[in-house]
Amino acid sequence: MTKFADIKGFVFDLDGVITDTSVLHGNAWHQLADSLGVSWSDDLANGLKGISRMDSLEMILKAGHKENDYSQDQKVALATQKNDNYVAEVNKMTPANILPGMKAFLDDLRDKGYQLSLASASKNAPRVLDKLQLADYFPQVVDPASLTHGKPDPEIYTKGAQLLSLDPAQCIGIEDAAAGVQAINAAGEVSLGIGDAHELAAADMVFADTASVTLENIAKRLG
Ligand code: B16
Ligand code: MG
Repeated sequence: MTKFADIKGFVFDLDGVITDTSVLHGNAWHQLADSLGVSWSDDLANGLKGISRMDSLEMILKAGHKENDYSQDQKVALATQKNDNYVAEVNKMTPANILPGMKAFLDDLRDKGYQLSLASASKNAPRVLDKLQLADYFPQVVDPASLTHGKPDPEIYTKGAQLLSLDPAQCIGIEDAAAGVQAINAAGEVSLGIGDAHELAAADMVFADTASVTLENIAKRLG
């Protein structure tokens, strides 16, 4: 088992970890689902966390047994419609939208010389970081367009460590989604989940909320 002293870098998810865009994503998908006559549920909303835009659309259409009702071009148009609504909300974001404790945690990591990279499935991640005034903290961002497979495949977390020139075992990956925790584990990084302990049971450590994520608490859990 990795020791705290072995850790040199942190690979961050964005949505649900640094800021709560998961609510904005959920609202925009909910609106689209309503317009398509697909009934919305909490389970569907949770299952979309960390999942790429087109895969999310497929999941929604499948939930409504409509996966064969649209051509590829129509699906792209639907995903674009959702994204336009989502981006309009992102453009209203400010640093006040950083989740509790995350700014202090990032400052602490930077002060102590840890390397940071971003492993968000979102193509809007650079825009979100910019709105939160956190772009300077993340010079290394995995480009989701460069990926062959989305979460839960390990590819995005493997690349997150590679960008830092670190071995995955020297990195802690931080996630709010079960699919993301699976990806971190498969990449061979230490997984830190934020949220429900049952939902994230596969994580090496789970914190109930972002405010509890501090280096001190991580050191206590890792030993
Ligand atoms: P976009 P993460 C993920 O971000 C979201 O959790 C997921 O709901 C979204 O569909 C995905 O990004 C793609 O986002 O449509 O903006 O490219 O959690 O991996 O930071
Ligand atoms: Mg997330």
